[in-house]
Amino acid sequence: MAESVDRDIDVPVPIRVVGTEEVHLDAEMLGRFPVERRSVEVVCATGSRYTSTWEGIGIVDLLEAASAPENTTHLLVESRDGYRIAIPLVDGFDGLLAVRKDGQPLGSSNPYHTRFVAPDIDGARDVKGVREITFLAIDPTDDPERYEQVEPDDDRFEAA
Ligand SMILES: Nc1nc2c(c(=O)[nH]1)N[C@H]1C(S)=C(S)[C@@H](COP(=O)(O)O)O[C@H]1N2
Ligand SMILES: [Mo]
Repeated sequence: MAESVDRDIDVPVPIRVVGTEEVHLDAEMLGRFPVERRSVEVVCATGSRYTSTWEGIGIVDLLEAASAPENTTHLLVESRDGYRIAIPLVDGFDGLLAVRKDGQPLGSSNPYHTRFVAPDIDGARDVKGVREITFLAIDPTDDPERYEQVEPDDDRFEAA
């Protein structure tokens, strides 16, 4: 039986994707990308973990859409809650800007509609409520953590 993929994407606030060009992803724009599906485990430092099936737009497609600089080393993923994480491009390649988890729109049971997920990264780096993705070339002498914001400066999308 043919598998039906739900094309309906609910994103109330457009997401900025910044490379050498800037793309604003609203629901209509997101709908033009192929939807990819991936199983990714979220592993918290506290020891709790779970695996879900995530659906969304592949990071490679976003990289192309925003014409990311050729020397890109990291993606800076920033959330509406102020959280910001620098992901090495090698990890980001397998990542998704997810809009659904286990077949359900993220917004149907969370205060956020999108989430960056990728295999083999700490759960703390699976950023909820993505506001902006920037493709950055960070100099090897520079510290990527300098670009991050993991301390709360707003209400956090963290259950506990
Ligand atoms: N925007 C945002 N994303 C976030 C966090 C957060 O506080 N804000 N917490 C992170 C941490 S520490 C973990 S372990 C996971 C928890 O994801 P879960 O609620 O799906 O278990 O989300 C991550 N993503
Ligand atoms: Mo965590």
